[in-house]
Amino acid sequence: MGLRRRAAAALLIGALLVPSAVSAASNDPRFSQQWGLHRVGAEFAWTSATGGGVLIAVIDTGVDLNHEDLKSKLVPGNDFVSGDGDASDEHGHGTLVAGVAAAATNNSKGVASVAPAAQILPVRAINQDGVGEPDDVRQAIDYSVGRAQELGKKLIINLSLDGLNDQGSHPAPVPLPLADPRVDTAIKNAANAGAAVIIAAGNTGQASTSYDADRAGILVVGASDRNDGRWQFSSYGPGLDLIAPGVDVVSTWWSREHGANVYGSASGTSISVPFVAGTASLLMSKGMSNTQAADRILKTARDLGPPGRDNEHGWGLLDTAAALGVQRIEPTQAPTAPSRNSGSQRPRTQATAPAPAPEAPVESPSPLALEESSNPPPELSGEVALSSPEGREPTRAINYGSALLLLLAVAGHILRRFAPGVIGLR
Ligand SMILES: [Ca+2]
Ligand SMILES: [Ca+2]
Repeated sequence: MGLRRRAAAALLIGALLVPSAVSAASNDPRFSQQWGLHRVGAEFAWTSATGGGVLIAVIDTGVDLNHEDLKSKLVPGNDFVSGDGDASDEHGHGTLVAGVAAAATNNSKGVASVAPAAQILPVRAINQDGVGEPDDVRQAIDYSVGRAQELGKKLIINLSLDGLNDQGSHPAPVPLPLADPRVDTAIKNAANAGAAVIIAAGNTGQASTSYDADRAGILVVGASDRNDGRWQFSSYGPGLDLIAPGVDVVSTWWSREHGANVYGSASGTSISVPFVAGTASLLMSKGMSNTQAADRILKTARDLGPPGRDNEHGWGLLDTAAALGVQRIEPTQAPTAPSRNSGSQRPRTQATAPAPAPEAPVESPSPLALEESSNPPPELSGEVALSSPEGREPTRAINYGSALLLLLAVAGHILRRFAPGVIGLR
């Protein structure tokens, strides 16, 4: 069989690549829409690890604590904005981020996530307007480290944030806005304590990232689009470590207007970070340290653009399956699939429903598909805006079969800006 031949070839390619017996599909109804999850090969990686024993601290706007696809995954967190201990999301951004990393998976609800068995620590450090104070972020990082120690879990810190200057605008070309000394020290202390810290590159579209992770165990992540290119607003430059899917990523969402258990689609480097955070969770659940996991993620990224590391793509596109040493075996894949290092490799797992493996004890994913509207979707809340990545994609609407038409771009240039807080969302 062709399958067997491909498996044999994979063994010759590298000893670290282990063919997976089956692709573990998921019965989550929106699984087929999650192009990013398929692109990084998450369903193959799950045959090796699912992230048990790892805590992902989502330091953000909070998380919808009652969301049907998140609540079983949460451990009690904290709120450093209001100081009331209630980490409920009052913006929506943190709920989007949390869902990509670790939404409940294979539960016949909503979405699947990169790390189905990892737990989420919701930590609110950014206010309802998407702005935060460095000292709140510093406290949130320190708190997360302590919380993971209390719980006896390995820790990933997800920082889908960057800096704003005193006028509230993004500071490009001033580099390293997250390098506020208080935040920077907290990040480094967390890494020294064994946490993997994953940080958004920023959405300025300029050659300056929000942080330069010149230290083991810390990764700076940019956004890739459906063509595996750098999203046009993704910040790049020497500080960039890798890119991960960050355009039209479907996830759990919260908004005051839309009520309970909603889902949305987001674009931005913010939404790329939890793909890497989830992958780090899988690796650390297999016994790797934070530095081993970060190194492994970079070594197994799919090289793009000029050979080797480059400033547009860092070390390349996140490949969760390769990081876990799992060879992708896709029945629908042409036998002459390009090699992993081919820069021109085209997507093999576009947002089509993956064929479930015969022995997988789950139902075939629902045939819900992206429904594109030729008309712009309606205006939603104030911080929601439209993006037109690379000028090629028209405005897009997603019809989930309900009346909701959502398009949410979490891009720095569209955030509302208020008081002179200096940490913003990416
Ligand atoms: Ca789910
Ligand atoms: Ca490259």
